[in-house]
Amino acid sequence: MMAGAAMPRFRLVELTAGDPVAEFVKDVTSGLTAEPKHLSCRYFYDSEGSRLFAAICELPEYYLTRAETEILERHARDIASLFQGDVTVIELGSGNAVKTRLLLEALLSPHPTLSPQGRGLGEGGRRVRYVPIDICRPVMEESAADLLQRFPLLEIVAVAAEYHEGLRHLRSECDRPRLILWLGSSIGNFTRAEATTFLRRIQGTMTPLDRMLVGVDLRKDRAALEAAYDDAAGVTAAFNLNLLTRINHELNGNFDLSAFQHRAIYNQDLGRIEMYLVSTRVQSVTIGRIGLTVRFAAGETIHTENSYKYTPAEIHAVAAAAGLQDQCFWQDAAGRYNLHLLTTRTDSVKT
Ligand code: AVJ
Repeated sequence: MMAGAAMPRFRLVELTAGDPVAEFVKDVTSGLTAEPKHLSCRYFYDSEGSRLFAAICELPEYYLTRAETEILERHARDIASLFQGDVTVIELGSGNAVKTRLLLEALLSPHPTLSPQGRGLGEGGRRVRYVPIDICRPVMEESAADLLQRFPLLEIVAVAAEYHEGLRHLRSECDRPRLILWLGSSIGNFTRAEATTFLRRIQGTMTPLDRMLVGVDLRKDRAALEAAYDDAAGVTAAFNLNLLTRINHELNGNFDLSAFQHRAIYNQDLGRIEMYLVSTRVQSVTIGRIGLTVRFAAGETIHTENSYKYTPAEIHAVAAAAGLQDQCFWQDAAGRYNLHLLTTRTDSVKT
């Protein structure tokens, strides 16, 4: 029988959690009536926000994506060679999965240590299943179509879900060793305590054969960090302001976008970039769908995002608290960004 002939190469699993509009209403209401005001960065990613984020990744100031790609280009084969046979690659927050392509390519390319019986499967003598987990279904479907075309033997199970529901699916993907990807400095949106809790939940699903690859942006000088989040072309400003556009469109708001400014500051004590929208004058904003009027003082802020930066020691500490240990880590040539390969600690394996 031909490998893969009996199974469809693409499946989509949708795990929706409640009513997304109701969630948005609830979060906007609580965030804009709070003191100080805040909005959640998870609402950045409507189709316009996803487009702007992709543009951010190309900016000269936003080094994170390039640094991570550089590391993956250099080390994808080393990572692939850690796995002997069939493997499932699970990606949390896959986005457009460009970087993942490098890893899939390495996993599917000829592998010197595999026996000749392997031929007839992937070129590399193994089957690879890719399981992207992302809230943005259209982007995921588009990148899946591209990957299926590039890699004729790849199987894809796309999971349209938030991280938390996605984690439940993680437990059911357990027939082979797994490589779990959490790339792009996504960990940065979590506080260090939240990151620990989240990693601990993943660790709870891991066997000693599984590996987790986490991309982490490093603490560095203020100027480089603030420029990465406040670029000269104003793309990050547009990305931040798009939150207000979304409220205007989806919740019938009347935010005057010309009366808010983007601000990104590095809070060195907490080791995080903080993004704000700053009201340039006294103003009132009405959000029709909620029946809410929000007053702003001149200079008043809405806190929209935190992006945590780490030292290698801080990464180690968070991983250790989650029951994970560094098998190894790689850094880009300029020393701005780390990719950590984590394993479940043998002393914390659950039986
Ligand atoms: C997608 C969370 C990794 O924090 O660097 C980029 C989001 N915000 N520019 C980051 C973001 C402003 C990004 N993450």
